[in-house]
Amino acid sequence: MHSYKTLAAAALAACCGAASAGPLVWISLDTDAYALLTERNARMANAEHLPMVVADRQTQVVLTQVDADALEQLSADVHERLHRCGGFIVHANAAEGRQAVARARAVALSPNGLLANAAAPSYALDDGAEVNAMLPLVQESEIRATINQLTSYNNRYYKSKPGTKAATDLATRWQQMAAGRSDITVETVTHVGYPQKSVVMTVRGTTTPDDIVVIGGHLDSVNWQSLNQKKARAPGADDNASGIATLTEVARVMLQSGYHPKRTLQFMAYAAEEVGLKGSADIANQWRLAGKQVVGVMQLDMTNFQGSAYDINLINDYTNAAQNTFLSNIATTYLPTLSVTQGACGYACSDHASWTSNGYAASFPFEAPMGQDNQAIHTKNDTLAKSGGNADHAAKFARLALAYAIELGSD
Ligand code: IPO
Ligand code: ZN
Repeated sequence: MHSYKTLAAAALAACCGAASAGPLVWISLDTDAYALLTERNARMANAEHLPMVVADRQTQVVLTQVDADALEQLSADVHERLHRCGGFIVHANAAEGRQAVARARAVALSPNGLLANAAAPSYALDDGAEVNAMLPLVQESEIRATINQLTSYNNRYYKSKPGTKAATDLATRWQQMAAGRSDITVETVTHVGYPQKSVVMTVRGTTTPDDIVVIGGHLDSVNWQSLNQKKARAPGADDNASGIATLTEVARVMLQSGYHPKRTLQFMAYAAEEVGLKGSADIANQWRLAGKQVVGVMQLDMTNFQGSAYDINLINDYTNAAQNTFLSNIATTYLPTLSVTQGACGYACSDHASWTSNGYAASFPFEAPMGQDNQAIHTKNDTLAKSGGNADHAAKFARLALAYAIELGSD
């Protein structure tokens, strides 16, 4: 791997290294976001520029140590100045950061978008009967109710009491949904350094249980306008109660139908996305280290704001091209009234990036073209009212995710 220290980072490290006593954390980010960090004179050290590939184009990602206290400002800067989100991944140490970037690069360079030892699954659409039987069972009112429940916490900040309770309450809810099904387990994943847990519901596959299909979204919320995150009002109705409500509805419809996937399905509600994809990075890394065969991942982050004539913006950077084509085909075949476009969202804009950087095929259908998405996110105004008080838009994503889970959940 080719890497070198930048002069700017070396100079900053030399000048400011001893200025503050707080911990330095390793992050990777693209060069645009890195420029914002240097502009803020954030305390940094050991920056390395690592080669990266985005949609057939060579580019660079920077791996650097930065003052942990600078991360909230970085999130806010990326959102306000680059008009996108996330923008960085927090890594446990330099080696893990380098490996994550190298894996993401290997994935981008690989002909099928997967790591060398993985085979692409069949993307044939051959489960029409099941899909068409279950699609009409998706209910907007169910999604709306879950969004309302999730926004009833003052916030779902990853370090706050209500944010911590929101996660365990969701685990309880999913457990209740799965009552009486011995093939379904609900587990919480404990992370190091913060109290909010991730939640994972596993529906064991009947014939190839070692093959795993993941549908996930983050459960945390933030209000970047506040100086006191733990106390701030952060309803996060669209970002991302909508995604959690969408995947909960997919699970509800499957359970109501008595559907048994051939592959294992995992529904995931990630902790701490807003602060560097922490929960999903932890999980995707653990799944890889355990040798789990994740055949496909769908990310649901912001599904309920219709900001344009397009229903779905299929994110086409840091995602898997073949699986994206599969999703387009699913939409055309099963949901022909939807209008689908595609576009980029940048490095680490949501949890799919954690899976991509661990060598797995991830896709991210998003609510609108960039810039026409919900502008109230990360404030106290991210409420259901901003979406007209209904979950009609999210219901489209629930149908898309349901068809995806059935088609990829079989073979
Ligand atoms: C987001 C994602 C994709 C695009 I295009 C624009 C915005 C927002 C999302 N990354 C976020 O804030 N997640 O928490
Ligand atoms: Zn967000």
